[in-house]
Amino acid sequence: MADDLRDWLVKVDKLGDLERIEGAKWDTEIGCLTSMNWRRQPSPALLFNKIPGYPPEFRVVTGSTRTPGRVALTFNLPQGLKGLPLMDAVRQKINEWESVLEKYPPVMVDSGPVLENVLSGDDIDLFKFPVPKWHEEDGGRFIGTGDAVITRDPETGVVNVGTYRVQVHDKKTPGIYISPGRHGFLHVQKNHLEGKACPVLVSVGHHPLVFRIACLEVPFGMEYQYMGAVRGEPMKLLKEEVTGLPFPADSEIVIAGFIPPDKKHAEGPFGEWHGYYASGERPAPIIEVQRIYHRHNPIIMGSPPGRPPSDSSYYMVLMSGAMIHNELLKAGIPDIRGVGFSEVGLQQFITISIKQRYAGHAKLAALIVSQLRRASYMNRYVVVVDEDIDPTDIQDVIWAISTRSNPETDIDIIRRTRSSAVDPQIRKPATAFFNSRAIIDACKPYEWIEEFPKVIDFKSDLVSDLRKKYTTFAGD
Ligand SMILES: Cc1cc2nc3c(=O)[nH]c(=O)nc-3n(C[C@H](O)[C@H](O)[C@H](O)COP(=O)(O)O)c2cc1C
Ligand SMILES: [Mn+2]
Repeated sequence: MADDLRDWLVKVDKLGDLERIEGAKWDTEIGCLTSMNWRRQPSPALLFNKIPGYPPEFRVVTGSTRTPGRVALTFNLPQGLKGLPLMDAVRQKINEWESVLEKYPPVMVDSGPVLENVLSGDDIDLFKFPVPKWHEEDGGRFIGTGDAVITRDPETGVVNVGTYRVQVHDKKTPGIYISPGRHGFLHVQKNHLEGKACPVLVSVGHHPLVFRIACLEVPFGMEYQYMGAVRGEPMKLLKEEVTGLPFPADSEIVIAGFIPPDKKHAEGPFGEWHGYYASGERPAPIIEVQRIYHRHNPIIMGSPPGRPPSDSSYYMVLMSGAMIHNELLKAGIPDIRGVGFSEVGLQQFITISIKQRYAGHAKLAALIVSQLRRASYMNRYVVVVDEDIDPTDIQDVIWAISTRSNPETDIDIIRRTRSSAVDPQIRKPATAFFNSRAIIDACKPYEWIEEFPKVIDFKSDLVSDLRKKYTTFAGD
């Protein structure tokens, strides 16, 4: 195939952005090095090989899309931009992709490298692969972190692809954790309500684009089209023999089976994206595996969560911020300058910058954002700032909150909103997962905006003249 994970690794290697690591153990060493790497400068993609106890070329890759350069390579984005200009360029790209989704339905093919090895019956053994235990306190080894879980709606036939974590309980039994409200959750639920097992595929190694679209809240069931639109070429899929579900022909490893309605297994604890082992150990669905398909010398796409900034934080900030901005425009909210998350607050702390046009404009934007699907999952704070504040610059945002909001009048609390079993602030066991959220209006007061004290600033002419005159101040 034109562009698979292996081709991608060659490109990353050519950029000098790939580090091979030999001999790291699956038991926490791969996970610890992965996490140490997130805070290194530069922070290459890591390709682990010669993992003790495994064939030397059974590999694990991590950090695939941790950096601006590798995200740009994967999504064909302009290089070298940052902050709001980058967000605007990404929004433009998203609009282009979303306008051509219908042109990229996936095509079905008959063969692909993933069929090089087909395991069934007694040969099914998930520990055949170097599945990492990622964090010290994890309840086991997780094969699915940067994965793509494929399910089908039993009524409409729509196929969805989502990233949901997959633990290996024993060599034949993986467990899966899907949050309520996810598309995959709805598919499992529909089957189970009819008393049927839910057919499922889990691809655990593939081009990073497959993973990065699976983990994004794209329109329901449009993931394969989305991947096609980004690549400018339809996805090539194989029809899986037992479940009938379609999967990428150049995947590295695919697990096929059924999620039964009546069986669960203790799942977790697992180090999660907010930086805690919050969901503890609970019963969660399992997969009864019928087949495993894999390429020779397969590569696991690892993307463990961790205390942010982590494997996914740069990518999520970029894509979710851009998508939320686009959704606000579609909702008819004018004069949005930008939407920003920080790599540590993620969707829990979102800032929107607007040019206030009418009384209530700021609150309207904030309330909508707090309930959008991609933000509603565990958001806690939505901050609205004026157009002179860069929402992607957390220093700017804190300055605006500190100087333009008055806690008594500018903070609203919304109660009993959507949370999750992974919320560190909910004491377990719990029967339902709610949180609350705060809207912080850190805009200048609309009714006396013109009188608000002037910000200290220097005219841009003066600044540029001085840059020319004193070249050590040239700046960027
Ligand atoms: C690395 C990573 C791991 C994730 N793990 C899970 C998970 O275990 N369970 C879950 O429900 N969502 C998880 N998510 C979030 C979903 O993948 C995301 O909400 C996606 O949009 C789900 O697809 P869907 O919108 O088709 O349901 C994860 C996201 C990332 C980036
Ligand atoms: Mn979906």
